[in-house]
Amino acid sequence: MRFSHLLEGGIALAAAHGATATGSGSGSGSGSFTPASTIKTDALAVAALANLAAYSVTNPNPSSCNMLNAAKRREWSTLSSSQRIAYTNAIKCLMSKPSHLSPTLVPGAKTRYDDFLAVHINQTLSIHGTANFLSWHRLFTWAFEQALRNECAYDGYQPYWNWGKTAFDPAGSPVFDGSATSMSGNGAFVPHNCTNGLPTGLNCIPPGNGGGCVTSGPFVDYTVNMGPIAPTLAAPGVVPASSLFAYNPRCLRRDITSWVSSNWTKDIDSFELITQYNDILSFQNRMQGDFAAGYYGVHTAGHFTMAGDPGGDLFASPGDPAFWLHHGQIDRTWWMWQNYLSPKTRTSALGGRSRSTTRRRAGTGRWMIF
Ligand SMILES: [Cu+2]
Repeated sequence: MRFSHLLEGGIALAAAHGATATGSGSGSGSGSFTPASTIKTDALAVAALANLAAYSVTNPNPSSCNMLNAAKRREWSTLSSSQRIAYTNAIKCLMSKPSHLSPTLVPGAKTRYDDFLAVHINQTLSIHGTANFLSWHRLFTWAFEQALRNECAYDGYQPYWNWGKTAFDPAGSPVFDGSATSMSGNGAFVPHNCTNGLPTGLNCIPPGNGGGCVTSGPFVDYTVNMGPIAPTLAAPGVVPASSLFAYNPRCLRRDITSWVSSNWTKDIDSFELITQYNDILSFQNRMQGDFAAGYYGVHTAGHFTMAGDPGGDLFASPGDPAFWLHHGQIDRTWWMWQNYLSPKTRTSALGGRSRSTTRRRAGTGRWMIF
């Protein structure tokens, strides 16, 4: 699949190339961090895999993809130190390669990594709160995984961040502990106000111990080149870019706290999402949050666990490299929902509109093709 296909607005289901691995591995030491149990959703993943295997016998996939050759994605903490570093090195490789996009159309895209950020910015208002939210982000994450493998010689697959394990101490977890085997950690402390994570601006995520530039780990020297478009971090220096694709180099800022994660990304939160929302529309809506009720949902809550700039920006969030681990888990959660009960009826279930009402209000059109 060519990367440019993402820009044609197609809704594509990335086949079962996101098969889920469970179980333990040889993760590196992460201080005193103790992961919370994810037994409820891991059991669902096992049930989903067994159910899909049984279904595949009588309904073989017409493509060459099958249960035996499907890629196996793994949880971050189960990767060895060298596997984690291979993954972050591959991302840094994309950050070192030149953009494929037109510098006239997308002046802020300097690197191959930026190309993905540009695609997300471009389509933001038609891929969130819409029928294609899940499938578009599945394709997007798969395309990124392919770029890592095909352009940067990465021989693994896209890892996922099982939020339930880190819900009570994300900053101390192997994902965000700031070590060389993490995705970099919190930002330096900068006094700042609440993060208003809801579109209404009525909410207040209490400020944490970060708010500034990340201070260690693989992405300490990474330059974010585009955005913010809709910044939520209320820290000095975080101001919207002059245009959607303007070149605006700056550091990666985070404000990691457990306030959001301990309320909305516990294992039980994911379990209830998967088992109590039985049609695709209510499932994807619950996942993305019921803002009027003050409920974030695992998708929004995952983004605001890392928070910061651009992690807390609906448009520019892929500019934080942890985006991909988060969306790996979004994809896994959908995969569990699709398969643990009825792959026959749920694999292609779609619901909702193709455009958000926000998009129509914003009046953005098809203003860029490449
Ligand atoms: Cu998105």
